[in-house]
Amino acid sequence: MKLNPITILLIPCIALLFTVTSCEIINPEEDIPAYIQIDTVLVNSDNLFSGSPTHRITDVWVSVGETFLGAFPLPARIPVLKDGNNPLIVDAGIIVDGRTEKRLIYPFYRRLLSDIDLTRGEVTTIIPEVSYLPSDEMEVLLLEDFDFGGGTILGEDLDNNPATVFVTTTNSADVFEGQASGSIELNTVDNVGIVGSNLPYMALDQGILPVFLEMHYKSDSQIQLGVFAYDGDFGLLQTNFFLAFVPRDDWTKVYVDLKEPIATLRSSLGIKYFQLVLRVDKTNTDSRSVSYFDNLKIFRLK
Ligand SMILES: [Ca+2]
Ligand SMILES: [Ca+2]
Repeated sequence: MKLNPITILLIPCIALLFTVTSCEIINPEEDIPAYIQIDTVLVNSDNLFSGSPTHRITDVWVSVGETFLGAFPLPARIPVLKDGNNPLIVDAGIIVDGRTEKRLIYPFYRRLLSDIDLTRGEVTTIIPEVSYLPSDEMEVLLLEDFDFGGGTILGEDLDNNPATVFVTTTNSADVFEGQASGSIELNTVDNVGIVGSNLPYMALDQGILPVFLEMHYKSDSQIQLGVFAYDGDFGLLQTNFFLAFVPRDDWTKVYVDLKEPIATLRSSLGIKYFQLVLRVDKTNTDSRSVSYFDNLKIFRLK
């Protein structure tokens, strides 16, 4: 094998990494770790306030005692050099914007504060439960599960084509949860659908507080997310399409950071409100394309 310069550089680094890791974690040899096994996390949600508890928690960020152990992808077996009863902190981690390299503690799940009994050489399995923050800590700007009938929160047709609108579907094969989901159907002629959240839109916060969108979707075409800026009379000032999702055959949950896209809109003079906008372009090769949505939520920290 011919080693290129990068490979040659990497080998000592990797060797060093293993040495350091083994020194810190399993030396001296009598220092046998206890293990915490976490396969999944549960979410508690007051359905009327924060909607469905269905989540896509991908990581746990764990501290035992005073020691932050790290962020671990699930399922995780976490070595801990401790014995007996210890304080335990578990934060729920997510993938941001569907990009696996962007991982974060989700600010709208309250961390689990508990304690744990550990025995060296043994595995202790736990299923942490986290809750959505209560109403005095977060604001719900949008919540749509399509289950109560009477139209949809994404009711504004922004593309001037009445053939492409957001509708509620109750066909059980296309419903993610509850009685209904939302959908946009396109064909080769009507091949673009742009819909926005309803008036009176969402008020901008004074500072720049964390704000996230949660959404389940499945689609055979590309979906783009946008935020539009409006003045105090709901006059359109600026548009910002900031993220695209690839088609998905299976229902997929995404957590989308809206703080930066909204901050970008602040350059528009007189912005008072913002609107969530979904755009679907028919990118499949069939004669029709349908995109489905459920459990749309926008939360902002108080
Ligand atoms: Ca639903
Ligand atoms: Ca339309």
